[in-house]
Amino acid sequence: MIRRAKWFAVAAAVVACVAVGAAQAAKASQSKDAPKAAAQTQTQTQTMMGKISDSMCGAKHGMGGKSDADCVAECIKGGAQYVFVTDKDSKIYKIANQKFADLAVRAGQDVQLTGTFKDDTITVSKIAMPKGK
Ligand SMILES: [Cu+2]
Repeated sequence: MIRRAKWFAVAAAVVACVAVGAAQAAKASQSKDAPKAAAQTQTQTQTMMGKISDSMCGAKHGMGGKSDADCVAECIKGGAQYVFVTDKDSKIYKIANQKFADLAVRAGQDVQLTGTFKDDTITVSKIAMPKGK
């Protein structure tokens, strides 16, 4: 009888252990899926320092003897799109709302741009001049 009780206790311990393990595994797979789902729909409003440029030139303007602003204007006329080049790492973002009025006004200039960033595209909500300039 004593021996049987001992066996039962061991069996119960094993069952309990498996149950806890399964619960932990379920929790782990849940928390693994959660950030992935969030990343897929992630849009973030951010403000960044950078330059309004165009998709033809990107970070460097190729038209000699012209100001950056004129170069962007020429490129846009030639069918290019406005882009945003960050100061921090010269990353080039596409701009979703090409008709945003300040894009033409601030072309070629250093600006403080606020918008919704999604992957490599920004929907611009505000273009301000950087402080101290
Ligand atoms: Cu250009």
